[in-house]
Amino acid sequence: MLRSCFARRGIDTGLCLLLVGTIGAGLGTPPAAAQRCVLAEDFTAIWCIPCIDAGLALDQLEAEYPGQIAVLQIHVSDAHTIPWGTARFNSYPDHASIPDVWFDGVLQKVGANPQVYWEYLEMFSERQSVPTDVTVEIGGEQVSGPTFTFQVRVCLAPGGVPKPMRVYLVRALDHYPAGGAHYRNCLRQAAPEEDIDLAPGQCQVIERTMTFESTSWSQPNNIRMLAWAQVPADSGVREVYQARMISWPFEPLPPLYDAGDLNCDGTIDFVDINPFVLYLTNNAAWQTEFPGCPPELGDINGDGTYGQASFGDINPFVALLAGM
Ligand SMILES: [Ca+2]
Ligand SMILES: [Ca+2]
Repeated sequence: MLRSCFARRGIDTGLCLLLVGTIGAGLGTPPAAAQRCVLAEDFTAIWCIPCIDAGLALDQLEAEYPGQIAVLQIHVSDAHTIPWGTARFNSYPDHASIPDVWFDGVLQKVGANPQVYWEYLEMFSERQSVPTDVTVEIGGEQVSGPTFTFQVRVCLAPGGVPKPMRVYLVRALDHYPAGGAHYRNCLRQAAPEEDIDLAPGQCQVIERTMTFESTSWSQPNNIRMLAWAQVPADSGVREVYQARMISWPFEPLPPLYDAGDLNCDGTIDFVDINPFVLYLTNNAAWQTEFPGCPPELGDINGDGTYGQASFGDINPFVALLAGM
């Protein structure tokens, strides 16, 4: 592979390899729901000088918009390259040059200079302005030593647009490789992807087990887990609907609903009384009326007994509502 770098005078854009990429079109305007976390994929290499500008600009964006941007540096053609990263690079259009940064899989910027921050900011802001009806959460639990099980929960808002999605989970190591502030969230491993199909109001949890290699495990504070839901395709411009990044220490996914929320609408109030009566008297009918609503939500006193005729939970339920 050719490894040359040069600056294109006139537009003053530093490039490695060849060519200038195109800007993909934004896709879709689903109804509003969650705040968007923008995925920024930075294809880079340690021998690429303009990639320093790209990394520094993304470093600044991440500092200024915490939780709203997930930066993933994917090394291509150097010692930190993994096959998944190379395939990912090749899956996007115009993948001839680095630095090559994709925002949410639809906006591309090839090349960088010390002012590239402003172009990144514009693309990031454009993506932030596109509403999304998808949420992504990541939970993690230690199995033993450096082996963890991660759960990615993807939900489609009630009133959202039904859509197939491909769910990704990768792990990265921040401030790696050592040697500069421009090295952020270096891709180390990608879990097998999974295609899901959600209806409005539905959630699905994808579970993957990963073992940290010694370099990552020796600096857990720098471990980053990233997940995102994207248009399911193997190549081309394809929109990321939502992304998420979490840091050490990892926590299990919080429950979607609290005990007492017997209609699973996210709040506990008097509207839950009739569902609770149905729950106690005809549990099968309750499950039919509220599909996907976990039966444990009826265990108001948390004694492990719940379901049909668990009348011991009535007084705690009344107390719960009285305390609202
Ligand atoms: Ca409720
Ligand atoms: Ca109970």
